[in-house]
Amino acid sequence: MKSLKGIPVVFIALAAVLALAGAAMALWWESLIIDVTVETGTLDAQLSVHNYGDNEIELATQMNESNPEVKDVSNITCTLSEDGKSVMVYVNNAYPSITYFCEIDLKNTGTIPFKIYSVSFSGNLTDVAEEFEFQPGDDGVIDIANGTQLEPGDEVVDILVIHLSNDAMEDSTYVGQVSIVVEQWNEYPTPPRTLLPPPELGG
Ligand SMILES: [Ca+2]
Ligand SMILES: [Ca+2]
Repeated sequence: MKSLKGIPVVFIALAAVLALAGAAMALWWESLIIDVTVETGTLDAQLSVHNYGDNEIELATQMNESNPEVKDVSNITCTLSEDGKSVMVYVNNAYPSITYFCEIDLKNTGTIPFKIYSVSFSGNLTDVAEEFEFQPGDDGVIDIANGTQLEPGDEVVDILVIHLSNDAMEDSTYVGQVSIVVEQWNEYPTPPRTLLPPPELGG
């Protein structure tokens, strides 16, 4: 029968294919790998408070008050938060034309150079303050201002000055906030994403 004779032919052909496959699997090869690890640095800034006070006694002395000490009725306190990210300033029994000051230090405590993106003053204190601003310390330079660059480890010192105008009302509470935003030096002056206005919804 023709069908019986065909069986050995099929068997031989299959054996030949297996032999070729064996030759392909014996191909020599190797792979090479490059592992990449990127460790990012830190952008970190901290504040500190050096000194604070007011000029009541100095003013009373200049005005030839017989006992300048008794004119010391108002005071300022500046308290640094534990994480160094904020300073709480409190002025007690304030009145116009006294100068209150708080000597503040800004330091780059991270590993990346940063630039000051913005320094802004807000709150109703701005309405009644003749001065609510940073003034230069002994270095004669206002450092806590837009564009100032601090390398890692660098620090600058300025004096936050508060001076009420005669527009201030008696027995009132005025609040103000100073917001300092720093960002990586090479993206300045790109607005940080969280400071951008929220995207408009709809079309
Ligand atoms: Ca005082
Ligand atoms: Ca300064």
